[in-house]
Amino acid sequence: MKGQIVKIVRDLHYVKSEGNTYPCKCRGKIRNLKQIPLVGDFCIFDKEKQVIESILDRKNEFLRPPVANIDQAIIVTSLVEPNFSPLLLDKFLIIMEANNIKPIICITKEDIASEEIKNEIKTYLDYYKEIGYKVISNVDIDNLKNELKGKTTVFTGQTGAGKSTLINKLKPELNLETNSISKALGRGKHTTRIVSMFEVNDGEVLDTPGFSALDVNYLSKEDVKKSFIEFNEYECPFRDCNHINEKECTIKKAVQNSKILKSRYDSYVKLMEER
Ligand SMILES: Nc1nc2c(ncn2[C@@H]2O[C@H](COP(=O)(O)OP(=O)(O)O)[C@@H](O)[C@H]2O)c(=O)[nH]1
Ligand SMILES: [Mg+2]
Ligand SMILES: [Zn+2]
Repeated sequence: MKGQIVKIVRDLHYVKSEGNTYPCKCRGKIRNLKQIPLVGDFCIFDKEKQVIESILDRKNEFLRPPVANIDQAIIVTSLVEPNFSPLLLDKFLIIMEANNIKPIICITKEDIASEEIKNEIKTYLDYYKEIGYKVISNVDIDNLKNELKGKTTVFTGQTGAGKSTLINKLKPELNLETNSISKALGRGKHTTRIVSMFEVNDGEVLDTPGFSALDVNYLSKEDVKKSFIEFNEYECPFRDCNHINEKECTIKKAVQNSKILKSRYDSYVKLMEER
């Protein structure tokens, strides 16, 4: 029968099907095909023998963290502790865009940010809204719950931004471990690397130890270009323009006229120059 892998611990793959979860091993065949099963994989398995027969085609996949078939990502972004970084947010956004995963920005720690910082960051957030991204505060739980319905959602963002805290708010019985900043940075702290999937409000949710920001390395120039979604609204007179060197480039003009946020363009240039 068909099921979905919701947790992997060593060679045990927990397959969920029709409300039950079965700890399964993998058929040798799968290993021979060098298919590495991921959390989120749909599979055909034998309920009695508790073995996975085959892995079904994936919609998308990530290797760090190892997950598959993601619909959307909630990018958990703190205003302070750790501080808001437009470049980091842009990196998370383009990783999702390049993989056809819908990103939603979730803001945390408004309660401990000064008015000054909040005002400064509002300029950025207004821009992200303007170009089409949803920006939701972590106190707006009902709104967030609505977004999760019927979808598989991965929670991502910097360590300490408040991912686990937020998932706990959405489903208190999960009681996920959260870290104080000092603890998270301290030595000897055992943080689990296991990725698991939980059912939250008729959807599936994945808590992750955080996507590494370095994961943008595998994106090509083309990926980066098409992932700055608002740039696609402009037509450049130059064929294959990279929007960096051409003087009369429409994108560069839009930056000068404050139609495109300067920090977005800076992120773009930095990412283009890195590859
Ligand atoms: N003041 C405040 N603290 C928060 C908020 N969200 C998370 N925290 C705290 O930030 C720390 C890190 O949170 P955690 O959920 O472990 O972050 P994760 O690494 O992204 O999973 C914990 O001490 C939380 O209590 C928030 O909105 N406001
Ligand atoms: Mg966490
Ligand atoms: Zn251009």
